[in-house]
Amino acid sequence: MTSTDTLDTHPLGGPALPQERRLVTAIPGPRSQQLLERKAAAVPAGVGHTVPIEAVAAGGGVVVDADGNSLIDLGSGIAVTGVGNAHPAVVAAVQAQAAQFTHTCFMISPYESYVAVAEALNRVTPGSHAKKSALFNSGAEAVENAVKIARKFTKRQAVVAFDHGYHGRTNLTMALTAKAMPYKSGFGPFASEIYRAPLSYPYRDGLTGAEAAKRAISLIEKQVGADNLAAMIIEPIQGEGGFIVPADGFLPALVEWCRDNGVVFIADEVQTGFARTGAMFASEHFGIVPDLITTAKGIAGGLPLAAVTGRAEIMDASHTGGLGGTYGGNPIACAAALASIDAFENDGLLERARRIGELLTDRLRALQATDARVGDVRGHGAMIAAEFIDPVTGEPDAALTAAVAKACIAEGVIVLTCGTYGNVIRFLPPLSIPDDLLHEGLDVVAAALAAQP
Ligand code: PLZ
Repeated sequence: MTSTDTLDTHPLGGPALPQERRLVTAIPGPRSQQLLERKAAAVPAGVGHTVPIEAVAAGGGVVVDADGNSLIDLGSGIAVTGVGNAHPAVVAAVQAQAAQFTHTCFMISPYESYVAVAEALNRVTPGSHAKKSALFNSGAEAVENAVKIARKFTKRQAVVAFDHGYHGRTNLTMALTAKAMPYKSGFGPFASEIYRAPLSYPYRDGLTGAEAAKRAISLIEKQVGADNLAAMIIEPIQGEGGFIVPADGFLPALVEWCRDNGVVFIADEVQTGFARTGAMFASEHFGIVPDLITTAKGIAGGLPLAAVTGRAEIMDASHTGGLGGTYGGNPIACAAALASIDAFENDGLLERARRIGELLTDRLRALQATDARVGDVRGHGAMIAAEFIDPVTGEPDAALTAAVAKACIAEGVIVLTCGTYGNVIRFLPPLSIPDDLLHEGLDVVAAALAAQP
């Protein structure tokens, strides 16, 4: 890359990188290999990596590595760079704010951008009721605070989470997360007063939304008791758990039961939020209005920021000084969030996410029609997944899934897996990716699958 290239910006975000898949070495190439050796020596093994490269630039729909390879990005750094990597407006906002001031601590000397982000979140989240927002650094921290707020408001302690749920890696959020490996194993003891209810997983349970809700509610009433329950937390579409879209009616029935029983309903939209699913928030697909909503990832174009937004009376339950943190709502992250939210609202990104969803779904359904190992194709917008199975037994096929994902990465296409059974490939491209790269990426996935015995 020449120095002038780095000054230009691509209209879809990022430096002016050719929007192409380009392999000039094997993956990893020699320079990437060197970094991975340093990583192995300097960084603990617990911090893994999916794509064995040294990333040096990203934008539009590609990630470029130190060896000059250009990989198609179908992961967005786990659903973060929705507006595109290094989106020009985000870069400008970050540079301007960094030159002005980098930190005062909002709890010490407040500044405008934090308040403006809170106002924007109160406006764009579902429901027209009075809302307030508090800002944090990570999705897990937002979830922790949503639980704190719900407990303080209800003066109750129990929290219900769901099968296949993912909420983070801190102590409380590990307890809320369902899957032991790799998230929890050996890291206990976990926080108390956390209970787990069965989800609606239409492909595997065959239940209607009403039946699945009845099953969950009956278990909660018997094993926890509504009077003890502060909050119910659920991802409207499970992310790490396998992009599970619940059956129609499941979420509305849970929300109604929470209303009737004074339980705070928390939608964890850390992965689904900010245009990802073709709606600003996935709750909209199901017609629900959560009491509290947790956000992070897509909110700030790659800068670390997270939020809890919710009913003003619930958000105000905490005593002054009860909520906060040194960096929560950092001014550079807030500047990036304001630029990102503007892009989501004004750059046609909701429409773009829907179009990406149609393209991905069409391509994956065509694959499913010719290969019985593709058991299910599901999702909304730019959050689509394929679940791989043994066609004879219907059992999850994690080995096939891992082999396909590995082959895609070797061919220069970044895909991520997920799912309780490790048998789901998820597609989460940046909304700035051009259609031809999506098609090429899907061609590589189809060839990788065909090559597996
Ligand atoms: N809630 C719904 O998806 C983060 C996890 C990646 P943090 N998901 C990616 C990994 O393996 O660590 C996530 C989420 C939902 C909460 C979180 C946690 O967000 O910003 O990673 O803390």
